Amino acid sequence: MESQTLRLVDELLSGNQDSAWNIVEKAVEKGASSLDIYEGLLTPAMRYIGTLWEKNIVTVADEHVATTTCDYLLTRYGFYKKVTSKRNKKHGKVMLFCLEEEQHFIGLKMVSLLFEEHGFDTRFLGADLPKEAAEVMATDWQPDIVALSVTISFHLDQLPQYVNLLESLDPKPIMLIGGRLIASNHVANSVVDKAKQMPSLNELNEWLLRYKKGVDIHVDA
Ligand code: B12
Repeated sequence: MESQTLRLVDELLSGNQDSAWNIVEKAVEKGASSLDIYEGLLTPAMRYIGTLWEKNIVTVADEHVATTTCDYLLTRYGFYKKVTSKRNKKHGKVMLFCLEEEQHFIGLKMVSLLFEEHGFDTRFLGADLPKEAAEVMATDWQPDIVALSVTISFHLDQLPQYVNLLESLDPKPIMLIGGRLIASNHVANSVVDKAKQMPSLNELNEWLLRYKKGVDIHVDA
C-alpha cells in the first residue's frame, strides 16, 4: 500500500478533516485525476479500514468516523471541482441511490460526482431507499439514467424488484448497477441483465465518454 494511502487511513480514522484534505490536495497538485483520487486513493484507504476492522484493530465507531471524514472529503473535492471547472448540465438527469437497508453509499457518491463532472444533473438519494420512494422520485423527475449500488450480499435479493420497477416506467431510464458485489463478481440473473453492471469507476468513465458521443445509449451496447 502506498504511503500516502496509509497516511490517509490514519487521518480518516482520527477524523482529521483538514489533514486528510491536505493529502487529497497534494495528490491533485501532483496531477491526480478524479479517477485517481476515487479509485487510487480513497477506495483503497476505506477498504484497508475494512481489513483493520475484520482483524479487530479498529472498532465500528472508528469505521463510522472514517466514513464521515471520507464523506466530507468527497463533498469538499466535489466543491473544488465545481469552482475550478466550467460545466453545463446538458447531458441528462441521473438519479442515484442504494437499495433498501444498504448503508454503504461512499462509492455511489463518487459515481454521482463523476456524473456531475461529465455535465449531468444529479440527484443523489444516498443510502437505504425503499422501492416505493424510488418509484415516486423516478416517476416525478424522469431521470435518463438510474445508478444503483449494492454492497451486502443479502441485499441482492431485492435487486430484481427494483430493476423491474424501473423497467416499467415510461420513459424507461437506463439502469446501471455497481458496488462491491458487482466489482467482485458479475451477478447472473436474467432480470438484472436488463441493467448494465459496472465493476468500476474506470469502466463507468469509459461508458460515459461513449454515451456522451451518443453511441452507447443502449444497455447492451
Ligand atoms: C465503511 C464501511 C461500513 C460503514 C458504511 C458507511 C457508509 N455510509 O458507506 C458502516 C459502519 C455503516 C458499515 C456497516 C456494515 N458493514 Co460495512 N464496510 C465498510 C467498509 C470498511 C468500507 C466501505 C467503503 O466505503 N468502501 C469504499 C467504496 C468507495 O468502495 P465501493 O463501495 O466498493 O465502491 C467502489 C465501486 O464498487 C464503485 N461503485 C459503487 N457503487 C457503484 C454504483 C455504480 C452504478 C457504479 C458504476 C460503480 C459503483 O465505486 C467505488 C469506486 O472505487 C467495507 C470494507 C470494504 N472492503 O469495502 C465494509 C464492508 C463492506 N461491510 C461489511 C459488513 C459485513 C457490514 C455490516 C453487515 C456489519 C455489521 N455487522 O453491522 C454492516 C451492514 C450495514 C448495511 N445494512 O448496509 C462487509 C461486507 C461483507 C459481505 N460479504 O457482505 C465489508 C466488506 C467489511 C468486511 N471486510 O467484512 N460498513
